[in-house]
Amino acid sequence: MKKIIALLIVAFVALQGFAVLSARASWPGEKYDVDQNHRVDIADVLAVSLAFGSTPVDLNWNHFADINDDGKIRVDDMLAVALHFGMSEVPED
Ligand SMILES: [Ca+2]
Ligand SMILES: [Ca+2]
Repeated sequence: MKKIIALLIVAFVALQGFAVLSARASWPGEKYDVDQNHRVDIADVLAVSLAFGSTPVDLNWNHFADINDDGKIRVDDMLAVALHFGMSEVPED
């Protein structure tokens, strides 16, 4: 009986560890988190704004702001960030 309980505890701890690692690997809003601070907020909208109209040859290019990976920072990238505004990797208290 003690072996079964010990085995269940080991399995539970292993699953918890896997869940934590999975959560850290990525989160649903990661693509829209332009400044990579684990939240989609006004700073990300600002980052897209600063890169707006740019392509990879421009000084203000920010590849994180190219949400749809088409090589241009346009209104569709801004809209994608705006539509995911408020997402956070860690739930708010
Ligand atoms: Ca962010
Ligand atoms: Ca784009």
